Amino acid sequence: MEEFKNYIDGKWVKAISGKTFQNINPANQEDIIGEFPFSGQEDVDCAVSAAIKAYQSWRLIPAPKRGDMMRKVGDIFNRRKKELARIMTREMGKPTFETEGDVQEAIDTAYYAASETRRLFGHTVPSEMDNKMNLSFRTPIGVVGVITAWNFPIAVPSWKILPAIASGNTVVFKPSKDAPHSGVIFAEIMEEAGFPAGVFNVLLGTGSMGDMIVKHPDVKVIGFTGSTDIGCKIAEIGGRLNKRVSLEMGGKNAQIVMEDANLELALEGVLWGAFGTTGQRCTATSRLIVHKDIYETFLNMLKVRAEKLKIGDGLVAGTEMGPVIHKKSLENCERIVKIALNEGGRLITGGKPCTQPELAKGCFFEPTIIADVDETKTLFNEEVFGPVLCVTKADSFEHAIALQNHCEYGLSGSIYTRDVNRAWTAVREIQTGICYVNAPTIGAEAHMPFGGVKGTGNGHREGGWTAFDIFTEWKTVYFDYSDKLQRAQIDNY
Ligand code: UN1
Repeated sequence: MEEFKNYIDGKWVKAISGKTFQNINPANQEDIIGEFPFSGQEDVDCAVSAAIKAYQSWRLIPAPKRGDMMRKVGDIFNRRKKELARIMTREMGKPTFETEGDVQEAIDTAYYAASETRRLFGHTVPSEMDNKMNLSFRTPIGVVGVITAWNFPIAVPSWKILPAIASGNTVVFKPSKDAPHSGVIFAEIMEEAGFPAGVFNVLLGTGSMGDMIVKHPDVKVIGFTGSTDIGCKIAEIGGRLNKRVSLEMGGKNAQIVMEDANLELALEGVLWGAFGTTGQRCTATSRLIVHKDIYETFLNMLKVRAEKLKIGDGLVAGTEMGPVIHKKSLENCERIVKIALNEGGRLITGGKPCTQPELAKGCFFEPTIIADVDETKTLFNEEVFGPVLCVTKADSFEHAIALQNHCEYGLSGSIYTRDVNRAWTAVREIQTGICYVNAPTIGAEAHMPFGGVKGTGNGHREGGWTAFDIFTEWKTVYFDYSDKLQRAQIDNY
């Protein structure tokens, strides 16, 4: 069986304890992908030491030179795109057209980060005194810990790793235990791009090792994508240790379909939003809010199309929906469906693990639609991270918006309508970090701010120019060339 290693200080090494863990293919649980190092405290210490050492010189490299290396990262991802997509699909299940998109998002992020290194603008402003100039510019912070989920195993890490390094920081990256091979790939690419030893380090292991990274006193910034539960714990620890913590957590995103919408378009949108990535995106459409005048019509349309989705191994061409990530997730889908039906939900389609013999070895769950779920019900409120969509009837536009906002999370929201006034009102009223009009809740682009409000985030935005706010500190400079003491607020008034 293939044995994988950590990447620390420019070298491929085993966990110091020698312990390993296995990862399996969710589409075929007999397919073991490999043995991965089960890293512990001593490995974390080594990686952080390497990152601190590398930081001393990396921070002094001119930003545009760091950008040149980012461009190489984009080139290498581009060259390896198809091959990497297959590796990613094998370990986390989504079809290869989606994993190719995942790699593309990293390519976009790399080129974007490269170009940003030539415009890390500061401000130069007049002083309130003579012969004095005030300016401000961004500086790197130090060692950044990156902890991510498995569902976007290359794109989401790239949103953090690439701007962090382009800004002059160094990184210790812990990929999910369910997507360790993608973490190895990331390291291979950074190695080929030629980053100096220690600038980028990958540690494989489980959540307890992530905790060690968070608690390490020399890790100054944490970029995290994962559950709200873990994210809030990280925020607590980070708060005590005065770290900067950027959190990207849960979602329970809703698509509204108004009676005047283009229903065919809204149908394509919800199918992609709810069942793309098997519903396992933090941006996934897990709630559908439909105006009463078209409620039954739209449900019928949805049922027909959902039942036609081609479910299978993501490595097989033509597959539209892959497995869920593991058995526990499959069981969670079963649990939530049971609760929803007990609470009065109407099963439109799906509701159980797939029974086709060719899917027996994998963790496949039917695309599931449960209607008549009001805002008091569990399914309306709980994030599932699987292909289970709940549908709620709205009596009016105002009611639809109220339902959309009846949510502890606030990542992504969508409305389908042809009424421009309603559309803009919805944009204003929907309480999410990302808002779509006539498009599903998924599909963020790499050059725009990404993140959520309420229970989803803690005020930071990855993606685009805002990612650089996470990974830099401002330095304000007062440059006095008057040759005398000028007392601000005193001598000039
Ligand atoms: C995630 O689910 O963690 O907007 C990220 C989207 C993708 C990113 C999803 N571009 O759906």
